[in-house]
Amino acid sequence: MDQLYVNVQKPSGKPSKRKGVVKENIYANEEVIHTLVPNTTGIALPGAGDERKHFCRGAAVFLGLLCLLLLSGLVVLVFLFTKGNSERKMEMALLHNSYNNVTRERNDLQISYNNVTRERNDLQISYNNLMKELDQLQTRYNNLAEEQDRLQKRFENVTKETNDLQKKLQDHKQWVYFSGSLYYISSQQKSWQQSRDDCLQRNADLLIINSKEEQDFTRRFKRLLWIGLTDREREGTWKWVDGSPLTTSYWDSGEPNGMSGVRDEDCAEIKYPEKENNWNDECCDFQRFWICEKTVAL
Ligand code: 2F8
Ligand code: CA
Repeated sequence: MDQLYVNVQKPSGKPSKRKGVVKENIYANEEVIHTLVPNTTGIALPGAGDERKHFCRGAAVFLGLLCLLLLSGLVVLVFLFTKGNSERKMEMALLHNSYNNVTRERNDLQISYNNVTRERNDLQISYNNLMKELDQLQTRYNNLAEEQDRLQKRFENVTKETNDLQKKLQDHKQWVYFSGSLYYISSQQKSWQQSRDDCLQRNADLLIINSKEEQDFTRRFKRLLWIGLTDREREGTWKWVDGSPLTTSYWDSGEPNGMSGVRDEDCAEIKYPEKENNWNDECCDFQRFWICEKTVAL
């Protein structure tokens, strides 16, 4: 602004008072000015000074605004860059952490998978071993079952043999040896025929008395006993069970009487053990003990 006053006396005093003076001075120096600054470009045409000032001022404002805008944009860009960089770093850190976590979990899962696989293999081996053992036990069980059946049959056979031997032993205890023969005294009572059948089953027969010693021997049992003497085939004709005729007899007095007219008495018994002669003829259906005899082969 000062240049406007080159070679022009600077106004003094208050502007309000020098207004007319300034206007006068400007026009007074007009020629001088034109002389000092030739009008060669057209910019300094008369009246273009204000426009130029306005233009410069606008350009300055524009440039200022532009600079301000650029500066703001730069600040925003720096801010955004800084912020983005920070977020990126944060995201990277989070991703890195996530990656580490996932990696760790993957490793843990791998270890778990390996452990489970190993356990599965161990279980498979155990299962196979158990199946083998099961087969062996099944075979063993089958063998034992067969052995059990065999032993059960053997046990039954042995039991039967034992019972038979027990019975034979018991029977044997009931046999008494005397003078070349074995004598069996029954412990129950039966008819004459049933008694004889029992003797026959024991490979013996009802007693045949061949001597006085044998007759006296029978008295020691002190029981009523059927003996092997009968006249069933022919009344009054007494025969021993081996078919031999009665030669020496030991009838009680009055016997055999046949209870004539009352009942048939066709079978002989030892009735009075206390007597030497102790036979009686009796009804064959009566229940009596009996005595069997079998000779001993020497
Ligand atoms: O039970 C028949 C039986 O009866 C009598 O004896 C108790 C007879 N004795 C006499 O008559 C002496 C038996 O001869 C007869 O057999
Ligand atoms: Ca009689």
